Amino acid sequence: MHLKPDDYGLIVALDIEDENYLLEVVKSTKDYVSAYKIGWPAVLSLGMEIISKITKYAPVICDFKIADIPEISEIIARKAFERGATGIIVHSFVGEYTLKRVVDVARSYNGMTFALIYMTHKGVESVFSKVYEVLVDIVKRVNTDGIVAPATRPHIIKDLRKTFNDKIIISPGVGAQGGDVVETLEAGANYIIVGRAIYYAYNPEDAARNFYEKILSWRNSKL
Ligand code: OMP
Repeated sequence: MHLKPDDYGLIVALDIEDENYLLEVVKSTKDYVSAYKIGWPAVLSLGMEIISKITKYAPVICDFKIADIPEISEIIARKAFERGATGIIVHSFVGEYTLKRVVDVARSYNGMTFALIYMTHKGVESVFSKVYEVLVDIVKRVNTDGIVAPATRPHIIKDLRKTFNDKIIISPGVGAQGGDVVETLEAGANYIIVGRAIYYAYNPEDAARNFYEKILSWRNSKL
């Protein structure tokens, strides 16, 4: 199952170092998620096999934030798809040749590529605001399936949605970083990414259901 540009949903970020707990979170939340996102914390703790284990429950996006030369980026992307990943996240500041190479690898596995254009955390405005237009131009020249845009900066999502009306926007920063579900969807995101607000919740299943229902009710209000 692939994410779609005309759909909405929840992606749970699994930045968890303990395998039992990670799989417990997956099993209890799987009915509410469109995909899981896995990155360095889980892979460095548990190995690449964790990707295949999660794909039994839902598609996996590998958040390796690739930022290397094309030849090395190709290997990193291939390793993710060999394990059954559905998507990969790559930084856009490394330029169109790296992005194109990653897109080619993804396509050969029927997988998806998400280009990161602007980040969520405090202090990055001084970097990303200076190069924003340049990064947008890079991504315009490459056929990525989607982009990663910050729920903590809905005005950026809004702007990216105007420019990229056919791309899937996935947005981290909802919950622990202060981003709001409805504001993020209104701005133009398709999928919200939530980590700590789910896996640190007293009851991750209830927390995931709650996010899922908010997305559903927003979507129904637009029908
Ligand atoms: P929580 O803040 O716990 O919900 O997790 C957010 C997830 O999104 C983490 O896995 C981050 O690595 C990721 N993320 C950001 O928080 N900010 C960004 O700008 C980009 C990402 C990302 O690429 O997913």
